[in-house]
Amino acid sequence: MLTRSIPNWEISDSEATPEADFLNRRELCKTIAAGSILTAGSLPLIGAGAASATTPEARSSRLYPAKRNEAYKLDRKVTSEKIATTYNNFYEFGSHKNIWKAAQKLQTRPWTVIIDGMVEKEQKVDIDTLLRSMPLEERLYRHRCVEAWAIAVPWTGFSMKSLLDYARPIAGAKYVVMETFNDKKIAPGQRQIWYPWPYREAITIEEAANELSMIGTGAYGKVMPKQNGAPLRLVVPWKYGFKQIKSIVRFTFTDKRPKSFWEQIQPREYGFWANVNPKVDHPRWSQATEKLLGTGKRVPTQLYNGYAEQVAGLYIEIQKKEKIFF
Ligand SMILES: Nc1nc2c(c(=O)[nH]1)N[C@H]1C(S)=C(S)[C@@H](COP(=O)(O)O)O[C@H]1N2
Ligand SMILES: [Mo]
Repeated sequence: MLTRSIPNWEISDSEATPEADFLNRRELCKTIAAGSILTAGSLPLIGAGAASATTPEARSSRLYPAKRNEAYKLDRKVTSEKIATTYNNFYEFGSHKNIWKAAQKLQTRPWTVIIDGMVEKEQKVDIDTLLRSMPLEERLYRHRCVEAWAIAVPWTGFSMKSLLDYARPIAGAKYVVMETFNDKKIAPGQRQIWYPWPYREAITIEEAANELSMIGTGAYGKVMPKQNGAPLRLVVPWKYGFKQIKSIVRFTFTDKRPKSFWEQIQPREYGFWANVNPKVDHPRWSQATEKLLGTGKRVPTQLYNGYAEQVAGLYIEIQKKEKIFF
């Protein structure tokens, strides 16, 4: 069970929030203040009888644990559930890591997913209908944040490929754009107008069709915790964490590359591709090594976060054509 004590693995704020460093100090302080007011409230603890057995949300919990796909092996230990569920980036709930309590305000039912743009037929689908039609499995994946911390998580979900089959994009569609919910009443971060809400991310259709691309619906053999992006989040483990958009409400297929959330804020620091690469430093820090949360260790960063075998082929042609590739 999670507790309210400050975990000893927590890293210093200055180290933990480089993605927010572009903001001036005053705005940042306001952000943190708003976050602490919320966390001081009496929001329910995770797992503390969250939903009664009759709700759709509780019924969906019967889908877990799903069978593990043993094809995906790790070179490190799985990060403890406590760390992965209490050290999070979810700017909708604050620009610091301790948002897990504030995120319990998120209501994941009813939850409607819109599939639109360049598809055979635009549709709106209820989350539980979608979950029922998708083959769920568990995979152990590394996760690497652009801030140079890393974890390893047992995600449950379905392949992005099965979502493509469901959505049926038409010829000419090149990108899948994903959007997070937008609700200032629930997410205090969204009252901060200097951010381009809602959070938006995109990958190419080829990337989405890659065997590694998943839509996460659970973690650690259970329903996805809200702070980790319930009920649907993107999992593309060879890319930096900021691509892995949480709490998705919309998939739009298009032939135009959109500007994603962080790219709009700071294009020189957060490019479209965002593939993990030890040789391409962030303008403000090195990406050569990463901190493995919970271990006190720093280890070398691996190209494509260790998934070169599966994804390097996607980028051979693109790298020749694009001057800026990061
Ligand atoms: N909607 C939304 N999705 C998001 C973010 C966010 O702030 N908002 N942060 C991203 C970043 S920077 C990271 S590292 C991962 C963190 O996922 P985790 O908290 O499950 O480890 O979520 C990504 N998805
Ligand atoms: Mo991140």
